[in-house]
Amino acid sequence: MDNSELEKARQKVLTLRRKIEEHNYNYHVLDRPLIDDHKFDQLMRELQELEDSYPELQDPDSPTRRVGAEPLSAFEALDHKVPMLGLDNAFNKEELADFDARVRRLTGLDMVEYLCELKIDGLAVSLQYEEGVFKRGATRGDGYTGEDITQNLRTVRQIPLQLNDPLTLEARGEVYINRSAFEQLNQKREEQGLILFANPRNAAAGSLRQLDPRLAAARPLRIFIYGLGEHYLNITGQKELLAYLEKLRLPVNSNYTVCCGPDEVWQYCLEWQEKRHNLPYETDGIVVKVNRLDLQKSLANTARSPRWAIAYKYPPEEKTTRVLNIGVNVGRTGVITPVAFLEPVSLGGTTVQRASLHNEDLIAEKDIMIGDTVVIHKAGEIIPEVVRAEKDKRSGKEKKFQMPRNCPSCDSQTIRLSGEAALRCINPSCPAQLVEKLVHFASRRAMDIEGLGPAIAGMLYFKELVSDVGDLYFLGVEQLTGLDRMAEKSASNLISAIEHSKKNPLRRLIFGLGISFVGEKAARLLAKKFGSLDRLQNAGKEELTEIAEIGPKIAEAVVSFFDTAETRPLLDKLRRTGVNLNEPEVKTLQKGEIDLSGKVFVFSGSMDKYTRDQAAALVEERGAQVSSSVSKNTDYLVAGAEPGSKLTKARELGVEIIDQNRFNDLIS
Ligand code: 0OX
Repeated sequence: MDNSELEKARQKVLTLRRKIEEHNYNYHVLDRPLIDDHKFDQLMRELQELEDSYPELQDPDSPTRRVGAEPLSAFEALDHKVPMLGLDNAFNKEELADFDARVRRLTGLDMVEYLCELKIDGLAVSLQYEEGVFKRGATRGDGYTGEDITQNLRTVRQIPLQLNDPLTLEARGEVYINRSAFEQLNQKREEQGLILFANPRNAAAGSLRQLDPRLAAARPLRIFIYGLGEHYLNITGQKELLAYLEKLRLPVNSNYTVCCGPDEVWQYCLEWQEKRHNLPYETDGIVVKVNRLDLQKSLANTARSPRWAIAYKYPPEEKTTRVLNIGVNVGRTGVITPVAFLEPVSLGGTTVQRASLHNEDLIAEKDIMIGDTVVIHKAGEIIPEVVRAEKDKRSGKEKKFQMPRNCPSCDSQTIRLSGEAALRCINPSCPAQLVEKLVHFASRRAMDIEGLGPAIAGMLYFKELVSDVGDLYFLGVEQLTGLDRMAEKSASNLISAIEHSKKNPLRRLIFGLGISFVGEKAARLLAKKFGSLDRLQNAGKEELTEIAEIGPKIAEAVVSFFDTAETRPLLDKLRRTGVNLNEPEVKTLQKGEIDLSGKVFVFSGSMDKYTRDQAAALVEERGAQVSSSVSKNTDYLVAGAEPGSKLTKARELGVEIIDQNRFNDLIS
């Protein structure tokens, strides 16, 4: 090849990379794009084509490499040269004043200047730049060693791959995800029947620790940089530091201020208490830092946190809103649950528009009326609940809510069984119940059919493709393709998930059938005692109650389920399509064998010795359960080769992760 041709291409490539970085900065950091997406794509394509034609010009730091790197096999450890410490917390004005008093005592000063920043509710990361080039990035980990998540951080478009000054430094900041992006992400996950992220911070954390950077790239991660680890800069204050970071084109949050003394700090905290809800991202407090860096240095750190900084944390959120209406939801067992439709309010990172009121007794107890002003909060971070009605705000126009006499889905009469708080629709062909039954049957702990969430279940039912769970096994790809939001790939994924579910042990099927009062535990006991669906079907009440934990109520529900006219054709369908109707026998433990009963295993990645099904059978015959996704109930994640996102989730939830050797030990 002609040398001058290569040289010309090199110059062009360098110009394009600079241009693209510039546009990335304008778009992702300043939120001020100078060109439209199409033009940007053209520049990227031009660069990609040149890099394809001249492989010698390829560079791992090129903007073309932000997406699509190969999946990481596991995260390596990365040591922090300067420890990444956490922050001490203050929960009120007094604790902030105590912090100030200690700083004054230790520095001998009468008045200390503090730099107050918003506390972004994300995930702390460190970014190492060498001579201006982004080389490595890590999570905080234990503060001394983090996980090398360079590949994923490279997909965060606000992170410049190249600084506009060839400096060697370690920038520190918080990766987060905007509220709206979080809501969209969860909406998509709900449609796909996946577990929802509890809040934007979890979504960001889960995304950053994806093993496949292509998945991380698809998540709208953002970052704010607030400090430096190791560096050789001559800077005197935190305020100058932030201005300098901004000059380097690192994304810095512009909401910060210098406060003289604790009263001004407290004013700043109050100023943001409400204002913070208007930001597109979540903040959970104000970080107060001694402004002078020489004082920071002399104050130094305790083992856990710096003495020169503290986080004021806002109290947990409660919001006031109005009950616009109260409606009801029909569950899979026909239970009719009242739901409050609320004037939308943002609470804990999501817009809340409804809250379950559980049952009519609870409505009476809390005296909640349509039109009431109510205080809501989030139970367990995710489920909105009405705390109380503000009765002094009533105008007299509020209306009492009456539970419906007829089911809103099928119009049959509703009844309240004696001793129960719930009102029920007892029509077995009620459409709302049937859709909910499909969703329950497909849920993770039942038959675990990924992709069959409420939206798809509703569509299958109302398009008359499925009228009970047995019909699922007669579906074909061609019937699903073309349905709303069903591309061929999703259709064939759903069909394989359905097919795969045929192999589940009987206990999952029993639980999935949604027999009243039969939860996971009862299902397991029934499967173990009777071993096959045929034997369970023929069991009488006495035989059922021979199981210690099965009382007359469950026994009655089981007998009545098998006596119901709709059950027989349903079981016939399951039999005809080859759904497993037997429980694998639990082996009697031999000496030295480990009892795995009740343990929940998740497998991820390929194993050398077994297929996934063989491994599942091995733990099931020792009494354990297998699940396709990681949750807080998982006991072991077995990580084979290329374990994928389940490993990340397991780490996040603190689930025990075992490798193939440890797995072999467990089952040998
Ligand atoms: C944030 C945030 C977190 C100072 C010493 C340890 C951490 N979440 O927004 N941390 C810090 O700073 C330090 N600043 C912040 N703004």
